[in-house]
Amino acid sequence: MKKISIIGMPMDLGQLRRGVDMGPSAIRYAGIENRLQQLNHQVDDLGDIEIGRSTEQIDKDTGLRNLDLIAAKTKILADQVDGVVEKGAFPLVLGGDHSIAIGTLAGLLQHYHNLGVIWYDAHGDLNTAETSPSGNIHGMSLAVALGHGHPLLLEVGGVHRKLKPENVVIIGARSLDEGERDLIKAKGIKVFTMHEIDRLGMPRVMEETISYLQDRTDGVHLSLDLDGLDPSDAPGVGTPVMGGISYRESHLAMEILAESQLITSAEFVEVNPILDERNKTADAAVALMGSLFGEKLL
Ligand code: HAR
Ligand code: MN
Ligand code: MN
Ligand code: MN
Repeated sequence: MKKISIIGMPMDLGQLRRGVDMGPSAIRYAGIENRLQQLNHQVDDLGDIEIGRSTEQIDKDTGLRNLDLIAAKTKILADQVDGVVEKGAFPLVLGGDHSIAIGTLAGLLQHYHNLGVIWYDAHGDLNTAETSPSGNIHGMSLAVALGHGHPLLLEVGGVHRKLKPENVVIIGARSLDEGERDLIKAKGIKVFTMHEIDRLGMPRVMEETISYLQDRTDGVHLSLDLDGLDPSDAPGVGTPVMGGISYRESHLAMEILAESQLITSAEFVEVNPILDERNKTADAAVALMGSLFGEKLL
């Protein structure tokens, strides 16, 4: 039995497709609370962090979109995640676009000295203002956690401890910008691209991920971007990329993670119900969460 605290983060400011702010509602509608209760977990839904409305603001020095608001709102998320960890519960954050990870990770980094991160995503989210082709902050959140990015984002949560590059594993990458590739090489970040997933198969990818992280970390966060999955299985995302991880492979990945008992926090991001087909992507997210929290058929 785990104590799980759900935090909704309905923020869509990190990119241009509206609708991802409805992700937490779609995931709740797909039955997350009941699903976790069926597994005998104690679930506490803390509701949504209030984001409010605003017109887009572009930072004139850097081209970053909605910088001030994203910094302010992710700080609130960081504090909430901090509070959940403090009381010994498992933070389960529902996005929102992937810029929310700036807050989640800032909160976690207050507690874990050697936080591990599994970044399950088609993208690296390793851009900075200098390398970003878009100015969209959802493509920068992992870089920020590693200590690269705008000072306003680096200061979120007031944390000075940053994620260590050797504690990160990216799974599912198939769209990386040039600056992101450079950062991966410079920092030696472990990446299982689609090529490795095809070659090795998901069981071996997960086994290698687990053995790589388990000795060097004191907690492991799963940051799962639904666009890591193939768009045929998860069509409701803002930046779909062909040739992704299947629903079945993802299920298996979550089951192997559940067996490992390695994961201490998680977030599921980029579910956009407006772009979805009958809540298919939110349903997939909830099914994956079920597996992550121990669901088995027999
Ligand atoms: N790499 C591109 C950019 O920085 C696209 C990023 C898309 N990101 C996400 N998150 N959906 O993974 O703009
Ligand atoms: Mn604390
Ligand atoms: Mn992402
Ligand atoms: Mn992505």
